[in-house]
Amino acid sequence: MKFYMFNVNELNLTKRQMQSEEPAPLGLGYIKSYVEKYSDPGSEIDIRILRTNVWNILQEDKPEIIGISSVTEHYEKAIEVAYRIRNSGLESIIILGGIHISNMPESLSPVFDCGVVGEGELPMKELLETIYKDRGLDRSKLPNIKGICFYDAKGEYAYTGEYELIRDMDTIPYPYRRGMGTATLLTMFTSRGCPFRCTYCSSTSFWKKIIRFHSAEYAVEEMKMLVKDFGARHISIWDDLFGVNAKRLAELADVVEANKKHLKGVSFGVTCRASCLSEDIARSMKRMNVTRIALGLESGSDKVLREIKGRLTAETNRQAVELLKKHDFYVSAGFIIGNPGETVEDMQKTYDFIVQSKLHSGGVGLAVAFPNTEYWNYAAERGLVHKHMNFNKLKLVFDFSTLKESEIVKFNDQATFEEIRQIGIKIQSHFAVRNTRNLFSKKVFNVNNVFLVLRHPFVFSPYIVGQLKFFVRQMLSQNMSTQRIMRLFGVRLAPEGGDRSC
Ligand code: B12
Ligand code: SF4
Repeated sequence: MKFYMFNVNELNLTKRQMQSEEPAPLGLGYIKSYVEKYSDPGSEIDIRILRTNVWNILQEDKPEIIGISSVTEHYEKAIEVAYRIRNSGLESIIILGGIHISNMPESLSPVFDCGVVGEGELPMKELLETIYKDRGLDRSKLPNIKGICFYDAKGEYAYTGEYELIRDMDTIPYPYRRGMGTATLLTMFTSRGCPFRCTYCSSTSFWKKIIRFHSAEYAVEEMKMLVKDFGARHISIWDDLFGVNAKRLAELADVVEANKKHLKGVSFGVTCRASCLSEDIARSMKRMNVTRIALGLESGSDKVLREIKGRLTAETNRQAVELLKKHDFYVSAGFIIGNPGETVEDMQKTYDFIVQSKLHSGGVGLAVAFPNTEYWNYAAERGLVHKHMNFNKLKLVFDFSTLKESEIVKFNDQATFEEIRQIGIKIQSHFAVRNTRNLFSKKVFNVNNVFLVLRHPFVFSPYIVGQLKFFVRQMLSQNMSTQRIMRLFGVRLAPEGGDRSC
């Protein structure tokens, strides 16, 4: 029996994209490792994760089961691909998984045989065992499997309710990564979930608003494996919230230090929340050689921060950046504009905050009403989103300069689309300069990094070229004078009185 899975966004990646731009889909890697290890027929099922030439492989190999993973903004595409599979004559069972269907099972299209809701390992194991035993999909058995949604024989929608979360996180085998592109930049998780409830976040609702940790030993063994088997030099730890528990972080740092000889020269990138940072946490991260920290600062307006992040203020954000800079981390941050109730003045405060901040780099996005978030409820109450909507419109926006109102769902009623877009462009232009300038800062432009880039040009060049291209485009679109551009990079062409700021 064959069970092939793919992320709908990855139908035909080039070798270069796999090596440099698109990190391995660890969610699918976890499913494969878990099912192979724990399910009875695991060793007899040929489980593969496809990232390239997907369509042709499916047509040639005709797997009995096809698993598709999709986030919300690609859900329309997932439906389209599933119909294409059906219409091509393949008789495969098609299973949908991932964050979209988990946060909105009732949006399941009848083209799928079923959707796996939430953490996928346990329900997928059970589903696979049932399919294997019955040599096919017996729909009458589906109501007995928790954590799935489907249409029954009468065409009625059914959801069997939440599957329990895996209690002992260390029982989860390391995700399968082989053949999925091995670059020097590798990724891993040391926990799942986050205890906070930011109103825009679809990750915390997916993981049930709790955080579960792997033990320090488990995490460090995985780090060592990434170094030994994949040649990792920098590891991005993609936990929703890394620096949250000072005691646990100190333990992790102790085990990393104890394994120094295996992790020599390896650095880490992590995500933190401003309100959780402390001297202790910063010191532990330093000890384990975290070099890059990303913060979700979101806004410079206390009013907006109170609404979307609870008790956080712009001052907490400022202090967090200061603390991390003091400890010599490379600090980046994400911001959101177009939040519910946010006025132009609030967005201006975000811009001012960014300009005055000491961040190395950052980015800004438009507020999105992802399913199962408070933003979704807010937009739904206004009739702007619903389960049969065009989910393409719930996309993350990275480029405000070309954005059209018809492409998104705007649920802020305090500012016009054009006002939001203009502030977006202003913040992006600012970051284009700052991010590009920092490419040449001592922190980034040092001998080690130059060697790293030369050894792996395909890994880094898309990022560098991307930043430079964005920078040039922003400069041209703003008609900036050479003098101003030089000033932004710290070069003074003539004595002047004004601030040298970007
Ligand atoms: C790492 C990451 C990325 C990475 C890598 C993605 C990759 N190759 O896997 C990068 C930076 C490339 C990325 C890109 C994007 N991301 Co992203 N990403 C994440 C992040 C931080 C972790 C994802 C992850 O690996 N989780 C850990 C694993 C264990 O969970 P999982 O992937 O959900 O898989 C489990 C279940 O969902 C299920 N499952 C998943 N797929 C399938 C398939 C089958 C068949 C089955 C049975 C089960 C199953 O089983 C898995 C094991 O339990 C999440 C936030 C989060 N914590 O989830 C955001 C997140 C998923 N990303 C998000 C978005 C929007 C994007 C982009 C669309 C951004 C953009 N516009 O470019 C793209 C889309 C890429 C894509 N996958 O299609 C949003 C999705 C929001 C939503 N509701 O749709 C999230 C939730 C971030 C957020 N809070 O907004 N992302
Ligand atoms: S702290 Fe981060 S992961 Fe946690 S709820 Fe807020 S945005 Fe989501």
